[in-house]
Amino acid sequence: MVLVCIAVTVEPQGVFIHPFKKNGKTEIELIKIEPSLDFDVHNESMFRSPESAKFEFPLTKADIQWLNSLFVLPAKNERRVRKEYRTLSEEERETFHRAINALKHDKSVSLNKYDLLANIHSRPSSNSAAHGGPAFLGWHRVFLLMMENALRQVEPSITIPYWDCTMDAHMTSPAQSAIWSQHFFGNGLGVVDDGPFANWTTPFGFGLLKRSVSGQRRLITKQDVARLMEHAYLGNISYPYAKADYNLEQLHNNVHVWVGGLMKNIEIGAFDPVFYLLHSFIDKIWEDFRRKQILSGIDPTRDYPKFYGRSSHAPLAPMGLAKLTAIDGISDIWREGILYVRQPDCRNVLHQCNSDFLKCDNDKSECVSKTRDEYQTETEASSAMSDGAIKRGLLKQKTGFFVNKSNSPMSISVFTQLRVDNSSVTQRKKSRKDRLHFDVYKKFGQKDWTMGLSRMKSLYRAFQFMKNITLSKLPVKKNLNLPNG
Ligand SMILES: [Cu+2]
Repeated sequence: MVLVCIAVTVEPQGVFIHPFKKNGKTEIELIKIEPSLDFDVHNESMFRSPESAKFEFPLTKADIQWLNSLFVLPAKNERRVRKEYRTLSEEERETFHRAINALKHDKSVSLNKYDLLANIHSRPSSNSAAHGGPAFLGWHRVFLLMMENALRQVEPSITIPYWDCTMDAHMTSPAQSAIWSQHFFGNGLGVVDDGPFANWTTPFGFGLLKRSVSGQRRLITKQDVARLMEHAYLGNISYPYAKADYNLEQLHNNVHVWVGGLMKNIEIGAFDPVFYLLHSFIDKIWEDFRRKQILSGIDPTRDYPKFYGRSSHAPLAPMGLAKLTAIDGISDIWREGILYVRQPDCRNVLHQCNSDFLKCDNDKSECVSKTRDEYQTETEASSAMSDGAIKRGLLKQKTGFFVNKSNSPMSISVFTQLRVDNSSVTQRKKSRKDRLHFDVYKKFGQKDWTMGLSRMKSLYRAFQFMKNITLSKLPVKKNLNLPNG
């Protein structure tokens, strides 16, 4: 009885023996995991708390069959392009949200498909191998692929977008970011009652999905990422060795706690879809780190630290995912066919971030998230502006534009969606497009740019480059047929 009490109340810290070479001699140092290297999210006592046993419920035959179906690698020549969440088109975003919800409503397995997979992250048999050591990155890479495969069973075109939270970290108040709106994750404070995951319930009695963004800790900054990239080996950026400001796992812990609610706790973090987009970003940072290793002659597929700390991170310790062991996580097989699009920046002539939800911080040429209010106000203004232009006959239709340097002199083509006034109803037909064509004598540099649709603000900005041409003088040519796209 007494023994049980001691086991539960023991402080989550440990002492590790680290052998190292000095002047050709082997010496030993003791490394203690201090509470300052804190496991807040990843509190070791959780791994053996009696409460966590409920996550280890027996799987049915159907559960095992389905989970096994998720262990597939991208096919040869398959390209899975993972993009920043805010640079997805509206259609891509909706498809992604629809597929997650389809898993959540699919009860052909225990709980439902979304929660059964999230529960793998909750199980004590796997989460001690997943956290608090150098196996962290590999474990989550495999887990991310399982979720992506699950989503692709619903909609084969899906890849998991990443949430580049550095673009929020550099805002004055990140809690106001448009990412916490109906277009993306839904609201960031309290019960999630807005957006694609509104009113989701969580199993094991954790109630409705909830968050408390910005309450504690902080997001990852660009400086954090730059600092981390200065290091050479996986062991330098992992527990138990890495210091807080370049420990990728700990930097990610901070984001978990910053989001708050379910995300704050290790066992239930994956029940909030924010989890997967955060992990997609962490995985991207690791992949960038690995690319850099290759350039400096280090083979990332052989880079598993000799000093790994806890026994659950020993190279041959089971991952708790199929028959994989910790060291399997650093294999290249998990990254083949997977490509991360580089993070948005605005070091281009038009200072564009390739998203209506981002803006260029002109001082730094960096993209930062717009606030919900900024996005709302601008959308209303741009809609009024383009409607006005249409009424004045300047533009028959509205949408975006792109710059094409293949024509000489350079031309800007304005692609427009046909707006058909059908009594009081305005319909949009994407199939028929007209082209407004005019020449631009201003040099735009060497690149082509493709802009999103309905971005009149960008359009007006481009016009500023065209000296001597004003909107009212545009030589509008109507009824030119355009090839699709
Ligand atoms: Cu985790």
